[in-house]
Amino acid sequence: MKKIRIRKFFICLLAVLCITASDCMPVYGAKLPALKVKGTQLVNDKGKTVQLRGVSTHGLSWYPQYVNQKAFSWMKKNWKINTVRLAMYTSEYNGYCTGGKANRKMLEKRIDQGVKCAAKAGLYVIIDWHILSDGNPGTYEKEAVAFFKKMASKYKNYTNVIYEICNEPNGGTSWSDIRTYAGKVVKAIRSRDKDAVILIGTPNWSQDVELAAQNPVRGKNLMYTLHFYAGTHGEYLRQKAQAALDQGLPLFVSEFGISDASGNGALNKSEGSRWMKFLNRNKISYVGWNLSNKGESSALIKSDCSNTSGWKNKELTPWGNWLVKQFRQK
Ligand code: IDC
Repeated sequence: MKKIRIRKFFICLLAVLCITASDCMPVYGAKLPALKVKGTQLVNDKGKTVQLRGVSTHGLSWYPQYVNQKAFSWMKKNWKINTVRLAMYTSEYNGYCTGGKANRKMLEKRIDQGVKCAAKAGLYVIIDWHILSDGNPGTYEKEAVAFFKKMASKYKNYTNVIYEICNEPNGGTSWSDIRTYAGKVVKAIRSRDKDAVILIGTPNWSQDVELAAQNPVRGKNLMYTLHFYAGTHGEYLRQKAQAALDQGLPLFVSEFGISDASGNGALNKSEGSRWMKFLNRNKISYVGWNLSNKGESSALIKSDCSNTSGWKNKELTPWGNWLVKQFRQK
């Protein structure tokens, strides 16, 4: 009788310990410290400035084949990246809000796969709500709030997850519109995850950062996105960025290229180098567009290469080689 009671006691104790441990210990991403925002910089658990560098997938519905463990681990080891961005279009081509229920489920599965592959590879991962033709993030605000609540519940114990809540507001969407939207989505994320870093898009395809600097969203661990394509955007945009930094706005380049803004056309490497200097000098994190073999100059992989990991340099486009060189130089 006594023996059974003692056994019961230990089983209960074990169960309690297991539940407590699983609740507070991050299951994945444990190798990576959770990041915080301090001033204009991203910092690690020791308060040291961290500059994230990585690549963005193309749309998760368009080019899902690159979300795999081998690719992520390869890029970490060989390209020396520390971040991957999972671009999930909300509207275009089987977007989350336009492609139906089954498609939505599949996209969530791909994100899950991406988050787990990234954690295993030792990479930070950005879950990107990739608005584009939908222009104003308010178009699918209800969906965004529900989506981010779900993601934050799922990944609250992952130290490597970053949320990007609206890729590129455009079509005349004002900062005030974006700010109202951001307030709701940030609140939804914070109801599940108090600390994760959140990236907020800015007006005019994430370029008018000075408008956000005048009236930032309230809260901690928030950053604002600056996007550029060096074939189109040069010094004037760097000046806007500098002005925002001077006002104390933390910037994050969650997407860029050195082609023109269409994602195609000639590469402008000299302007690209000027941008790199600016980013490195200010320790701004950067993520290059896009990990696919689409026949466009902003794709990293040559269109005749169907490998989905382990790429040799000769299988990369001129942009791919240029970008990988930037990563390796660090
Ligand atoms: C482009 C893709 C292209 C795709 C198009 C969809 O490269 O293959 O057909 O989107 O509309 C952005 C966007 C990003 C664009 C990219 C290049 O965030 O989705 O990708 N770009 O145009 N902002 C500036 C440039």
